[in-house]
Amino acid sequence: MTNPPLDILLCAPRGFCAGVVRAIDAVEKALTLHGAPVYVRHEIVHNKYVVESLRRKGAVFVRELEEIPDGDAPVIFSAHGVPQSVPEAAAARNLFAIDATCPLVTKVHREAQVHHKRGRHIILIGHRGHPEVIGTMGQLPHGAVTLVETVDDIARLSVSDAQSLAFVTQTTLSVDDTQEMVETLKARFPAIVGPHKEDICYATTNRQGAVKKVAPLVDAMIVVGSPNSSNSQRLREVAEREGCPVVRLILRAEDIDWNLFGSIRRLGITAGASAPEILVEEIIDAFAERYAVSVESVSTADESVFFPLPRELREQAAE
Ligand code: 0CN
Ligand code: SF4
Repeated sequence: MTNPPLDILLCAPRGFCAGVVRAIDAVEKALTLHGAPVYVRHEIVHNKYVVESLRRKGAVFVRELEEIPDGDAPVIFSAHGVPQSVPEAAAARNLFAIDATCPLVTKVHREAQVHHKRGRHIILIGHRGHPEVIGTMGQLPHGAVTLVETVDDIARLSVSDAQSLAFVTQTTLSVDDTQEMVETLKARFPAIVGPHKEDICYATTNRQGAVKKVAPLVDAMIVVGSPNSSNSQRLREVAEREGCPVVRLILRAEDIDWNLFGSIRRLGITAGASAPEILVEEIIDAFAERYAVSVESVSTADESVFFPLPRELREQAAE
């Protein structure tokens, strides 16, 4: 029996962004320069495969600095950023800290700090409990930032001075939802200041754009990524909202529920910013065992962003 035909449409861009490449490279460089163990606070990026492969090379992942013994081993802060209390605690203990916060997250931290200095109360659009939100709120004293997650939250906001307000956003949000929230904020508080559009990063924007193009063309869509990855979850949402009948966010090929993909003719695949390309290839190979696949890339944007390693590592590498 011959395998049925299947057209695979690969979203481009997909997968690793410049901030993720930099954060993973930072852990690898620290291992080369210092040897194991290298401590990493939080998953360096939200992907189990990445975390496990770094663990095998000698990285030790911890939730908090308290888990790290005193000594010379470096500690790396994840791409999502940390509250200011974290580098402060590391300095107090003389730990060698390497900050792998994505420069585009750090940019949002700086914006918030500037608004605060100018006397503005800050509205942060983001998801409660996400490490990036905890990190951004933790740049400023308690009470300086109010988190809003929905349009309803904005309707319920009570502010002391509507004339001195600013907004910033998480970098990995839904472009469409955030636009609606920014419009709602501006309608309620016409004097509010903020970025030109929002603070969603180029990688998040471009990956959602590619899914918008592909999702209406396919019978099913796979998003490669972790459930705790905000930008990956947003890709799943975009595909669902485009009306794609079957959309699944999966970590890797072994998670494919083959019952869902029985009679499809066209499949879209994308990957979150923290999902390695090898897992996309693994999934294509799994489909190629059951279907006569043809693979086509659908590109909606070119990316050439590159971030150099964190300063602490560049300085050491130069020595
Ligand atoms: O999946 P990630 O590790 O993080 P979120 O999408 O959950 O923020 O991807 C890297 C993004 C950053 C910062
Ligand atoms: Fe930076 Fe965006 Fe990548 Fe997050 S998703 S690490 S903000 S480039």
